[in-house]
Amino acid sequence: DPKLDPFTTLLDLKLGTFDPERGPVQVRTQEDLRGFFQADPPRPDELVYRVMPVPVPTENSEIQCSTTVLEPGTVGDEYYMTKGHFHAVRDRSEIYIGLAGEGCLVLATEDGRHRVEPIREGMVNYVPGGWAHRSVNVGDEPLVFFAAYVGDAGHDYATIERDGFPVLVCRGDDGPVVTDNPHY
Ligand code: M6P
Ligand code: ZN
Repeated sequence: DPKLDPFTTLLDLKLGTFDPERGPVQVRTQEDLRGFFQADPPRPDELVYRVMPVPVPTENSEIQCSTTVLEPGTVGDEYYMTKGHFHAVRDRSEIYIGLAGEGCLVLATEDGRHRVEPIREGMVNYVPGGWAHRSVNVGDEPLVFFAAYVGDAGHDYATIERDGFPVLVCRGDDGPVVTDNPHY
């Protein structure tokens, strides 16, 4: 017998909010990202991003989804970004759909390969299993995107907190600059 009943929620394609909300909004401040940015947070209480979840059982048979609203800003030279994670179950994949703003999706494998893909309204990014992923807001407006991923994927933040990503995305004089991470 099916475990779940069908449901429907309305996604605001500009704001990334769900009506009705399906689960508790997760808020991440500069303080929550201490150790992920190179510099210490100058304004610890400042909002960096919110994740609006559509919770379902964390099982391989389900599909989790959420929207992320990443504010514009910087800590040191680094643009506001998500913590980034590998999936705890490494081979689980994910799809992003850009809704608003201008962003970069930084991806990395455990053996140190990396890619930087654009996130924009209407763009669909495929995150294959085995690739850690972090989104970065390189624009002046909130970056909004929708994400869907295998239900039992889980989040491994510890590996990123320890090693970081191979590259940093920083504010340059003529826009975003991708540089090698000296601490990777
Ligand atoms: C996307 C998805 C979520 C993730 C969120 C914020 O919505 O990938 O699974 O939680 O971005 O990213 P992070 O968990 O790395 O802070
Ligand atoms: Zn993920």
